[in-house]
Amino acid sequence: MARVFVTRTYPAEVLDALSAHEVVLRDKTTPASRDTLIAALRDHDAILPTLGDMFPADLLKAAGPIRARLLANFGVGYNHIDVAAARAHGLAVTNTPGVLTDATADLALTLILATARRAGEGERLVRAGNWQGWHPTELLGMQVTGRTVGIIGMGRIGEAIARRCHFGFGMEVVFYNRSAKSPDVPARQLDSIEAVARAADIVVVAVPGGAETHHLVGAGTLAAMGPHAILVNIARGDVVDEAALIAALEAGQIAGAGLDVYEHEPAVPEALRRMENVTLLPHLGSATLETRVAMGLKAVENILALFDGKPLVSPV
Ligand code: 8YV
Repeated sequence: MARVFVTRTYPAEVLDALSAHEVVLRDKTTPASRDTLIAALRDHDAILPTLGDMFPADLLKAAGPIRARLLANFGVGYNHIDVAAARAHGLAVTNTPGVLTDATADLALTLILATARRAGEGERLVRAGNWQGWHPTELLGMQVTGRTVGIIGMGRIGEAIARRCHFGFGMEVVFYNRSAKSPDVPARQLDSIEAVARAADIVVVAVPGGAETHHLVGAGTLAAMGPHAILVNIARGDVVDEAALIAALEAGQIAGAGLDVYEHEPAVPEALRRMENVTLLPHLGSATLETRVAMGLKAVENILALFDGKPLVSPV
C-alpha cells in the first residue's frame, strides 16, 4: 500500500478514488506550512498539493533524502512548484489541464459582463437598500456585444474565451501569443501585447504564471488601452503589475477591471477594494463542483499511474 499526502479538503469523490492506498489527509482550507511539506516529502510516496502549497528549490533541498516521487498538482497552474528543482530531486510533477478550461473561460465572461455592465455597483446599490427606482441614465455601462476583445495568451483557456466572445457576443477577437497560433475561432494574431491593448475594448489575460510572465502587463500596456477599455485577469495576479493597474485606474487611463487573481493573494489592495469600477472575485476560475471533482480525479489518475508503473497522464 502506497502512502499519499493530501494537503487540503477536497470533494469526497477525489478521496474515494484513492481508497486503495493509505491517504494522509490534512483536512484544511489553508496552504500547508514549509515544515508540513518537508515531512510529507520524506514520509509519503506521492503528494497531492495545490495553489499556495509552495515547493521552492530550497525546501526541496532541505527535505532530502526524499521518499516521494510525484507532486500531483491540483490545478493547471504550477508556478508554486520549482519544477526543475523537483526533477533534480527525483520528483515528477503533473497538473490538471483541460478539465478546468470551460469553468475558467465562463468566469472570464462573468468578469467581462459584470465589469462592463456595472453589475457589482448595481448589486451593492440594491443590497444597501439605496435604489431609488429606474431612470434612463442610471448605471450606464459598456455594451459588450460587437466589441473587440483582446486575449493575451491563446492557450486552451484563451481559445475557450475567444469562442464565447465570438459566437456568444459577436465580438471581434484579436490576440497575442508568443508562438504562432490558429485558434478554431476567427481571430487576428497581433505581434505585441501593446498592439492588442490598442485594438481591444476588453483585454483578457490568459497566460500561465511564473517568472516568464511576471508583470507582462504593465504601465505601457495599460497606457495603450485607452479610457474606455476594461482589463480582465483570470490568470495569475503577478502577470499584471498591480501597482501600475491601480495607478492607471486612479488616473482614468482605463475604464475598469475585472480581477479573479491578485499579486499577493489573499491580500487585495485597499485601493482596489475602494473602486466601484473594479469587479473583485476570490480566485473562482475553476470553482464549480464538477470541475473541482474532475481536477481531483485527474490528479489521482496521475498518482495511480505512478503506483501502477504506467506513464503519467499529464506530466508538466
Ligand atoms: C485553481 C487555477 O482553482 O488551476 C489553476 O491553475 O488557477 C485554478 O483553477 C487553483 O489555482 C488551484 O490550482
